[in-house]
Amino acid sequence: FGQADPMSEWQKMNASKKEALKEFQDLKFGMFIHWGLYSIPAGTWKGKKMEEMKGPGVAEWIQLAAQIPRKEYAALADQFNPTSFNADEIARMARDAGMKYLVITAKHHEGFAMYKSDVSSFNIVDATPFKRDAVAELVKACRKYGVRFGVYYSHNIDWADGADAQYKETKEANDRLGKPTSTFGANLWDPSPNTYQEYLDEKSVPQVKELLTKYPEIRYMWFDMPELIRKEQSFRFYKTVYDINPRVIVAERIGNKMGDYAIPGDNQIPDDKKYNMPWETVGTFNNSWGYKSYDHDWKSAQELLYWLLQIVSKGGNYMLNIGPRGDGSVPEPVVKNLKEIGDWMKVNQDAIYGSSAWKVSHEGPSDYKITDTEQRERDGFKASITPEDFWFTQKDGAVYAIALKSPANGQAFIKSLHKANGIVKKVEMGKAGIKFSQGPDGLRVFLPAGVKDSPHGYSLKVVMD
Ligand code: FUL
Repeated sequence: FGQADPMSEWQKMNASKKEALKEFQDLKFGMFIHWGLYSIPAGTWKGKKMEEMKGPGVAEWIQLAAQIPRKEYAALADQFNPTSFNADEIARMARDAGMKYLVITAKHHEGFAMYKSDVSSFNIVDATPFKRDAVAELVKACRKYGVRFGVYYSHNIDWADGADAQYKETKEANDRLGKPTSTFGANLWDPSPNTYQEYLDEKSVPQVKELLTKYPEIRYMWFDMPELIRKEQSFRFYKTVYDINPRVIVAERIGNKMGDYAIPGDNQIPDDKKYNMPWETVGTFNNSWGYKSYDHDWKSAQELLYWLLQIVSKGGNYMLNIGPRGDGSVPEPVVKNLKEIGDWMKVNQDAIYGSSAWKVSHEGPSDYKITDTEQRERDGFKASITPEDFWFTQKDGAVYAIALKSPANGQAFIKSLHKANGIVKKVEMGKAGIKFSQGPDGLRVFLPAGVKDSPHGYSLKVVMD
């Protein structure tokens, strides 16, 4: 009554972000960082592994999985002294891998701020012997290396504060209607004395304001876990961001369809053309977001490139996660595989950045469907990528065909580039024109010598009528 409808308000604000969204969409590849107090126990609590507990099994959920009382968990801060943390190295590693943006957990479900917060002393500067502001250091390093910056902020779950009162309130309302309420994410073992309203007014909304004010470099706000949040509450966060910086774009998990860009489920790649807005798949390097000491199931550079191509050929962005250890260091397989991806990017980047989906996203036998982590755990990475596998993108009127494996005979045959899809005028690799012949069944390309031994595959720029 007398109040504007949040959805129509949202639409106006969202419509003003076209340029920022386009810029984001062109970046294609980013780094996600899950780092917090949970990186210390790293998946084990009092000798028990998370697999023996309840919950999703990812390391940053240990407080809930082991039902650790709030006070006991908070004591982890006394031990948090990650002297091996080197923001410069991380930002450089991201840049060298070809990642154009970086998003770090400013506060995950545990409620601990990874920056100097005046709103809550439960933060990396005031509550630890480390006393350094990880967000500030990363902002600075990202600026140095030209990597754009954003933060993850768990707005609806906070196991240190009153966010879980939202569960109680929702449950009471649902009980009256005879509807079930999911307990997922609720810290029922040690509920906070604060109400949800207090949590919003006194912690989360002020922290979001604080982040955007202290770090004006923030371009992306990655909210999470909106299962219980109401429309007015999602909009409150959206408007808080907008009023401080209308160019900041907000990820879908703010809830109630109030995101500026879509996020399929964790480790999920949507079907072609599912979204009519920019989207981003977030993916794990192993099977956890936060560092898990005993998870050595690292995806190879090949598999990660396979993900990248599956995503980019469908028009999406890929934000690949790393989980630094409790001492701040980055696990070696991560460093090594990111370096390999960077080598690949140097050769093939034209086909990636600034591209969009073409009418065909992939051809070839490698039809491994990555749908979720569970499937991957069960089946392993079975994509036997062949020289017949091509992914496609388009940019500035040209189509790019991207291969991860080179053919032994030096000839590529690309079925989707047959005459009915456009008459090919020119095929280029790097800047050099190369020989081809096109027929009704496809395009044959005579690859330059050397490509056949390339460990990085190759990509072709195809100019058509
Ligand atoms: C999920 C969270 O609950 C996980 O801990 C992780 O942050 C992932 C990216 O989003 O919903």
